[in-house]
Amino acid sequence: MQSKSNFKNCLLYVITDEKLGQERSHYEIAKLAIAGGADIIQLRDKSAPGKKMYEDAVKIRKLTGETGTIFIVNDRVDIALASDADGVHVGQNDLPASIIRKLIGDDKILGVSAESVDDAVRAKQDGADYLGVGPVYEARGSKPDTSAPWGLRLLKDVRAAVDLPIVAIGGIKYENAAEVIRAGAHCVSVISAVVSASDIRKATADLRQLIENERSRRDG
Ligand code: TZP
Ligand code: MG
Repeated sequence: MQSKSNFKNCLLYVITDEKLGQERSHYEIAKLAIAGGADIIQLRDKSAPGKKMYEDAVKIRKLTGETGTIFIVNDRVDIALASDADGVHVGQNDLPASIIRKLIGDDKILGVSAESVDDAVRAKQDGADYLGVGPVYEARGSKPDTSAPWGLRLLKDVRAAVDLPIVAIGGIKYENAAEVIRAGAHCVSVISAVVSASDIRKATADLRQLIENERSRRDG
């Protein structure tokens, strides 16, 4: 299992999506993204029955265990626990983060989505280990119920207010990832920029290299 302390070194966080994945399964997406250097894989599926999601989680857990990649499950704390994932990610409309923390214990990673400084402050109080901050850019193609974009301002404001790793999300791609890092994100999270690419491995590797360069330029 990956420890929380590895989290702050992470650069690229890839979220799987079979609907956007051009016929590729969660497992295939994860495997190609890991081959390209993804630091974190999140299994996200809003419509799969529990049995399928559990089976996907077990396969991805085995793979990420072998490669030393952090594995997070979206929403489903039961599936995260049953597959021994490294953590869970929840949004503002899911089970409260404070309850998730009680269910998963202190050792597992808890990620919480924040669309405002208030969300971010509360997430920290509730025991979050990192914040998913966004949508930075337009992301309703991948998440129809998400908000209109908040822009780079939200990243800057959350960075100034809350001392937790920031994973920027929403419409991030090769062309805009550098400015996201410059605005204060520690890590970049993507669905379509990687999952919908014809060459997932290359899209991951190129994006990760750009983020690494920009992080070194910023942090020295
Ligand atoms: N949460 C906020 S925006 C978003 C999620 C899951 C979708 C991100 O997808 P993409 O394709 O990287 O914009
Ligand atoms: Mg959720």
